[in-house]
Amino acid sequence: MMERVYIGLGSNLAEPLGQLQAALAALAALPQTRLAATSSFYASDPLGPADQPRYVNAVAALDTTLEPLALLDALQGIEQNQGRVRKAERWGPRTLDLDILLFGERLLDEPRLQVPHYHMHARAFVLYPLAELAPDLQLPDGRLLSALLAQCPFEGLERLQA
Ligand code: PH2
Ligand code: MG
Ligand code: MG
Repeated sequence: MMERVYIGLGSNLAEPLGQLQAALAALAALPQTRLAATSSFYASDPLGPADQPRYVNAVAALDTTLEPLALLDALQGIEQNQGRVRKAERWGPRTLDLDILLFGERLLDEPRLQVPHYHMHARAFVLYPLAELAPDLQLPDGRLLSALLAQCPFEGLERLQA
């Protein structure tokens, strides 16, 4: 079955814009998967430790017949190819972060994968790019993206020229 998946992209090391562009090319090349749409890129203030560079964030829409854990494996492979080093520090800097935000209508609570992504509901750098792709989106728990946006100021965000 083909399902619509939204991926959050983030980078704040080693030329973040180039990291996101390379990641989008890698997403487009995934098996059983079509890259359906890409949001604008946004510069964003770091959430978490403040002594790290600003991030570049975006959201991509995929249509895929991969199962969630197969997609997660593929995304972690892309992160690793692009120099991701997993560190103990929570929310620390990274060359590339690819998060599964939504996977069709699924609610997943597995050790490796929680969907919807646990903090997406309150993160401007996720909600605003997502709204470019799917302004009328309803989350599997019934919440409307438009309602989440109304609670989430466009703060610390800067939409970059395409
Ligand atoms: N990702 C984090 C931690 N903090 N801050 C911004 N602005 N953007 C991110 O993508 C981000 C973050 C961990 O995944
Ligand atoms: Mg993340
Ligand atoms: Mg992640």
